[in-house]
Amino acid sequence: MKDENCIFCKIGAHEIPTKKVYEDDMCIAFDDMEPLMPVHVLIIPKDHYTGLDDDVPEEVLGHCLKVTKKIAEIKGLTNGWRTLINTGHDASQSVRHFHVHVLGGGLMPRPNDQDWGRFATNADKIYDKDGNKICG
Ligand code: DGP
Repeated sequence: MKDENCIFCKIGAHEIPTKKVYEDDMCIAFDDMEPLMPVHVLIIPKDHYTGLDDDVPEEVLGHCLKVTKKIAEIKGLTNGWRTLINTGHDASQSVRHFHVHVLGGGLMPRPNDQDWGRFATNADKIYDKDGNKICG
């Protein structure tokens, strides 16, 4: 289950060099080439799934999440880490091969609803539960 046009499939098959952090039979983890934090690692299954909108087996999902702890240990994230999964267009998923971001190495703010909403192209149409306009 590989997609010959998928860059992450090529990384998983060692056809493209990358800074590998961890690997086992099911997944491979490597440094993100556009890091948002001092530690920014991507965990990908070796098989191709577009994202959480695809039929990713529970075994694969669970395994990738378990591996976040291994990445944290390898990278020395003793104070914690953030796990992020973007799915599809509205989440700005840029590589359509399921992947888990592991971010850490510093304190990350908790994004609140208003900050998130402001980025939306339909921000002026986002209301809170009482019907008040949140953004725009
Ligand atoms: P997302 O927006 O969730 O699809 O994140 C995709 C991430 O993948 C983005 O942070 C940049 C990273 N990335 C894309 N192509 C490559 C690559 O060829 N090598 C590495 N190391 N990272 C990549």
